[in-house]
Amino acid sequence: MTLIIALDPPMNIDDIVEWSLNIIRSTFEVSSGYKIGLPFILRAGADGVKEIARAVSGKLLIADLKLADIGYIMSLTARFMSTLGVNAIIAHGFVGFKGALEELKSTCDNVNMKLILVLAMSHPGASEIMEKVFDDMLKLAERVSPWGAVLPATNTKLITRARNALGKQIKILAPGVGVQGAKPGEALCAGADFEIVGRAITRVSNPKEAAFKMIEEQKQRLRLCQH
Ligand code: NUP
Repeated sequence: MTLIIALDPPMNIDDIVEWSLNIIRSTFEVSSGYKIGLPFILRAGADGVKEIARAVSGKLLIADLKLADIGYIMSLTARFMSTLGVNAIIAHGFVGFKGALEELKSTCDNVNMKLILVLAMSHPGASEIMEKVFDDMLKLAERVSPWGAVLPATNTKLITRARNALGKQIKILAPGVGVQGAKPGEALCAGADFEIVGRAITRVSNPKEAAFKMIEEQKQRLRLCQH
């Protein structure tokens, strides 16, 4: 499957665990996994993360912490998240290998956690700095050899460049579909393995219907681009 759902609860929801569980239940059939970030983790805490991990069991549960620190601290964080049942973690690529991602990669391997590196981002400001060092980010990814890489659905040329440079070994996860402007399936056509979708599924009245529609649209676009 090709859809990862970002669980970013809005501020007006009081019980964000129940809000997330409802979305998980109604989209489970069509999702490859779920992603939680600071808005969920800070509010729900360790117990909330554990509940989500139980519900998601067997699928990807990604902690989108965008780690950007020395290796020791990133490793402590990854180890802790792993005790909660999280099986993948996102770190920024720009912190580099020595003393940072080298150590985090080895920790992730030890605790059986998938490491995902941000190589470029989906918002317009990504062109101000991050995209200027994109070739270096690709070299870094080759060196770290993470399970996956985050690349923007909103800039599919970067996805294709990454796919060509990195081969098939590294999974490409592409956010930016829906509210940020990319159409479902565009990133897949450019070479991504998964599209990450948040608000276009979680902030509508019927998340189940939106997720199923998203999968159909992905398939339609893939049929067109694979010809
Ligand atoms: O470059 C990135 N862009 C991005 O939106 C890297 C990310 N990890 N994300 C995440 O994807 C963001 O934190 C959010 O959880 C999700 C996109 O949400 P939405 O725009 O589909 O609501």
